[in-house]
Amino acid sequence: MLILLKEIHKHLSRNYLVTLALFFTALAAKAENGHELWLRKHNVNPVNVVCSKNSATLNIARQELQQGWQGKTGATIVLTIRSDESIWSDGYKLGASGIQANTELGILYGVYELLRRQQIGQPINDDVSNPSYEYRILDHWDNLNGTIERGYAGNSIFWCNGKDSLAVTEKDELLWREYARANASVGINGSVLNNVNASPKMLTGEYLKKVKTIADVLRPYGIKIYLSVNFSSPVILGGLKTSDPLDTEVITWWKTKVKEIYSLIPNFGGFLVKANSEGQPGPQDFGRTHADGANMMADALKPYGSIVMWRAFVYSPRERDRARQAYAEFLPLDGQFHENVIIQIKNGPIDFQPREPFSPLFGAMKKTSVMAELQITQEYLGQSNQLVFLSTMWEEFLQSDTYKEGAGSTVARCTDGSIFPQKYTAIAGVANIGLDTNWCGHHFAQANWYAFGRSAWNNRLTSENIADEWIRLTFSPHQTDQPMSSNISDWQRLFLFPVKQMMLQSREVTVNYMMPLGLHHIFAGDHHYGPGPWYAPKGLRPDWTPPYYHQADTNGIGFDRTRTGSNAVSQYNEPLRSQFNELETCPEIYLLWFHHVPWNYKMKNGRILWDEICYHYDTGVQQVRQFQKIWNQVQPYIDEQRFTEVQSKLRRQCRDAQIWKDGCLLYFQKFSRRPIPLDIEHPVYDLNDLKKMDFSTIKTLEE
Ligand code: GCV
Repeated sequence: MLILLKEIHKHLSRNYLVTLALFFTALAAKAENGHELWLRKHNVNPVNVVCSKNSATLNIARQELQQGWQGKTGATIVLTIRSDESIWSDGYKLGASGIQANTELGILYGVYELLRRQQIGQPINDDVSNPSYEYRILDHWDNLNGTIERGYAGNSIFWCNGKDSLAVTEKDELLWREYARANASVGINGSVLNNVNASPKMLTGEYLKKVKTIADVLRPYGIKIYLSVNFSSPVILGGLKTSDPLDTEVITWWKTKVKEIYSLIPNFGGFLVKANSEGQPGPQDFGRTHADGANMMADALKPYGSIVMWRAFVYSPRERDRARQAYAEFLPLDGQFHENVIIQIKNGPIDFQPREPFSPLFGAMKKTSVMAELQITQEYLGQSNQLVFLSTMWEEFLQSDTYKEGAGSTVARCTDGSIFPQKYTAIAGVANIGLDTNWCGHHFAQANWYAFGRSAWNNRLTSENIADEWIRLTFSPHQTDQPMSSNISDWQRLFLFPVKQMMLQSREVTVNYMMPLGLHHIFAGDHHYGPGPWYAPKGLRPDWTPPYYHQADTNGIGFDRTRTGSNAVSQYNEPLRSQFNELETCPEIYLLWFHHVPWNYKMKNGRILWDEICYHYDTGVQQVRQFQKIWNQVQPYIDEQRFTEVQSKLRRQCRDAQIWKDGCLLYFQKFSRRPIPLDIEHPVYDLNDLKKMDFSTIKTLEE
């Protein structure tokens, strides 16, 4: 990969003169702050839109066409709502002269696709496009005081603190409309408005009134509202003696609450629940099961046709291996959940790590609807300081073969209804959106929001496709920035190509400098930013400390999940179970996830494990430095504001990658007792200094 990066760099240098010539043009390029996302304004041609119906959604569709048309001047586009067997749900058919769909929302999605294709220069040939998942949802971990758990782009766009916290201004509504439009443009059709660590206050009358206002703004764009609920709400809000899901008063309390919600929000989508996990209350507090709790809520929602998303993110400090727990707790309940319950499972068995094998629960539950939960916000992948395009990670996950019904039983097919006849199909992503002008903190983090929506609509799209689209939409020169547009092929060669390669490699690069070869959860502190393989404060539960996960000692490193270890391998289907179990056949990307491996173990390339670890960390650092060079060379093709902001983030990423490498190598070296190979750069930081740093604050590092 490093060689490829060097090629890009060389390629760019050869074109230095062209680059220089364009430099002055770029200076004149319009400043952009990123707020318009991938929906930037551009020159448009007049178009004649024919649609026999009017509605809020269709009016948006019409307006989008008129404000974004780049096709033939004066063309006529017909929008037709007529059912067609080849189209399902909110899918659509695109043709040269119009869009056909079963639903108004299908028309709107078709309009966004048509405009996207015009903008990126893709043909339109009588294509039908149907969504892979019926529910494509953003989970906001927004607290009612305006802070966001694991949010790195400012405060909540929905909630705030202070005496006017429930007031809604025109500015709020405008922002929510922009948010809804961005979501609809990539096919997202649901938003959970509050943190899964849910405040019971969410269900009070005053908060529900605000939820109604948000729902009204989002509705024309096809975005349904969902709420995270606290399982103890009947006691805390309703004054009941218990929240036992089998208690009749509790059942009535939820039914009445649901009725109240529907009187305000007729298209309310349902609940998301984190129960008996990380201190949240749940049915087990009353000796009941997850199924008892989920079914009670599902029954309250059923008359309205809505759903409960019940999370499988559970683990207790007493278990020997956290990676085994969701499967161990949920699989025995398969078949017990009511039809409108969907079990929401994180992509990996632990917690959104830079690399995890897929959770074995995918493909295991045959009689229950299951959905994947991805994390768009980069809690464990550099937050909003680092350029990491997550689409490649999600692609790896969705295309992982579970072998449940033989080869080809990918996670994508196990969740989208192709293999199991699940009543509901869904996918969720934890949002990375906040009040920052560019919404996501890092300009490139917008690509992850975009990629989530696009993959939720079509789980077979490749990351390369998605990155290509996103770069063209987000950065292509404005037609007004002459002579940039006359140099479009230069732009493709000198901007699109290198930036796309950088994005596509970025997740692997991050794995290299953070946690190569299957290492996981070796972060410092609770903020999950910098390295902390040493982090183990006295009294903290072991599964919240990195030594629990890396298990480094003088013999070797890695978590033994083989048959003779925790036996987590047994949760996978054959041939994976045996493949993961054997040191020789375990893919090296998961080596230290499944095995405790001696430091002198011979890797496939002939190096010993310790050396291989050193090379991975070093390669990661060098790769980020290449990113910096690549970005500096694309300056002529981008406005100054976005260029400078990304440049400064890359500077920080370079430094933090170095900290990761130095911290991890110096710490693990205490166990390996081996030298760092002489042909790689040796650490520049001191381990004792790194141990004292608080990586979550820029200040400590830059001062
Ligand atoms: C919302 C991880 C995160 C928590 C998060 C939790 C979850 O543990 O660090 O912030 O809580 O996952 O997904 O519930």
